[in-house]
This record gives sequence, C-alpha cells and structure tokens, in this order.
Amino acid sequence: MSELGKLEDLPKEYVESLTEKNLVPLWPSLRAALPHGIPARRTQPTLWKYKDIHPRLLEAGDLTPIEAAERRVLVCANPGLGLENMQATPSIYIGMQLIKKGETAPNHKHTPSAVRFVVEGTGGYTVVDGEKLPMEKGDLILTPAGLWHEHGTESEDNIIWLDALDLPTIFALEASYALEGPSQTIRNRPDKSQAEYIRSGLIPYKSLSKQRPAYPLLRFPWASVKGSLEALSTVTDRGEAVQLAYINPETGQECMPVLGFSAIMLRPGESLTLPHRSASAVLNIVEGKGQARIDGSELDWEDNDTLAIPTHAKAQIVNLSSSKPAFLFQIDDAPMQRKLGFYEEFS
Ligand code: GTQ
Repeated sequence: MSELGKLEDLPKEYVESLTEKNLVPLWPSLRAALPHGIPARRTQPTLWKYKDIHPRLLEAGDLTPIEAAERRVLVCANPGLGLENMQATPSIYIGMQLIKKGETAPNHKHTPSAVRFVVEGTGGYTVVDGEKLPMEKGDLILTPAGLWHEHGTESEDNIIWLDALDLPTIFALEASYALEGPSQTIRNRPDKSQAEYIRSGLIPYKSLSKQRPAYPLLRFPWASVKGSLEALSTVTDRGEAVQLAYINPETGQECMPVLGFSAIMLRPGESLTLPHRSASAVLNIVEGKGQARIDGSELDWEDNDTLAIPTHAKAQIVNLSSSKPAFLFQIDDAPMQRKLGFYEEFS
C-alpha cells in the first residue's frame, strides 16, 4: 500500500488558492474518512447508573418547574462524542424524563422519532394522535415523527421514563424541528394494544384491503413482552439469545424507521455473546444484576441502569444472579443501517 500525500507536501500557495475557492484536496484526508477494515470510533462503552441519575432528576424536579423545562430530561451523553452533542452513540439519543404529580408536558410534534420506555412509577400516560396510552413499568410507547404527543400523570407518584430518539441523525441532516399545538382531544376508547392488536397473528380484517398503516400499534405493554420472553426461553438453548423484536404488526417490519427495539431475557447465571456487528446499541436494564464486557471494558449493571455499545464492538452480557432471570431492553440503529444497505454481522 502506498503512502498517501500529506497536506504539508503541497505548496502553501496552492493550498491557499484552494481554500480561497472553498476547495479541499481529498487525498490527505482520505484514510481518515475511509479507514481500512474498521470504522474510526469515538464512542466509548459507557454505563449510566440509575442511582446516579435518580437523585439528580428529582433535584431537577425541585429546581426547574415543568413550564420552564417543557421536557424535564437528563441526557445520557457519551463522553467520547462530546457531552454537548447529546449522543449515547452516534445515532442514538437517550434521556431520562421526570414528570411529577399533577404535571403535564405540553403537546408538540417533531421530525425526529421517539420512543418512551417506562423506568419507574405508575399512572403516567402519553397521548399520541388522540390515543391515550397508559405508561407502566417496562411499557414501550412510540411517538413517531410528525405525530402529536403530550405526557402527563394521574397518580400521586413521580413517573420516570427513558426517551430514545433518532435525533442525532435528524439533526445531522439539518432536519430537526418541532411545532407546538393545543392539547389534543382524547378518543375515549382503550389503546390499540388492548383492542385491535391484542395477540400476535391477528390484525383487524379491514386492514387487508387497505394500505397498511405506518404506525398501527403505539404501545407494547411490558406484561405481554415479559410473558412472551419467558415462553421463548423454554425452547431456546442456553447461550442462544432469548430476544424478541418489537415490530409493526401490519407489516412484520421493524416498528420505527431509524432505531430498532428488542427485549432480552438472561436466565440465571447465563452469559450471552451479542452478535459482532456494524450497529450501535443502548441497553436499559429492566430488572436484574450483571456485567457487560464491551471491547475490554467491564461494566457492572443493575436495575434501571443504561449502557452504550459502540458500532463494531465485541460485547457479552452476563446475568450474575444464580436464581433470578434478568430482563433488558435494547435500542439499536440496525433498521437504518439495513435500509442504507451496509448492515453487517461478523462471525
Ligand atoms: O418528550 O417529546 O428527551 O421532544 C427530547 C425531546 C423528550 C419529548 C426528549 C423531546 C422529548
């Protein structure tokens, strides 16, 4: 392989003449833009402990009224990517949001797509496109690009959830913006996970003769996800992933365009090697105690902790309990990578 020419090798006057005309020579930067074999990665394997986040989020609840925050969120920012850029991985934004008794986070819509994964508290809700979606521990709520959404709570409790957004990509495209609107009129009926899409394999018959809706199911209750993982675990060999993908029940495809969502069960004492692949990911621990080994970093996790896995990382997760299963929620950018045609798994 020949050595590429450096910027210093070029006459100063020549480089200046280029700069003046907004031109740049490629070859001094080619290897940085297209490294051989593996991408250049700044993302660090990172753990955000819930015991560090929780008290500071409550403090934010005292310091900043909801009216002054609009969304009261502490962002899990990867130190390798610059905290100010608010990226857990290059494509995944993660925040922890608090709503206190009696508060509402006002109605808005935006170009990034978001999901909410409930961490703590009962009685919360999000209204999406007129549908009131209950939020209980472990429930996944979708707020796709362009749909109105507002949050609130009807209990005495605080409610805390994890926000995952494709914001870094939409922002990089200079396409990120929001609109505010009046509070939505709520349709007085159960959400679709309780009526139209109760069981996998069954969809409303009328869907067959229509264009399939882009976002038919906006809520995935944890109780059914957990029960499904437990059932799957009975037919899955140890060391093989007990993992379920959240999909669009009308199309069988991933439920959001950029980010993908799945739930993982680790049986007592089980160790799972995650696929070595091109996607980055974030894990949130629903319950359990264990360790993640990511590219040589050892991170000890427990209930509600969150961790970042860089692209192309070698990662293993271990349930350190010998008696209890562990349950994890995964966010990754595989859907976008697949659509762009470069998703890879390495053996
Ligand atoms: O709740 O709509 O963490 O718009 C960041 C941006 C949450 C939200 C975030 C948002 C929201």
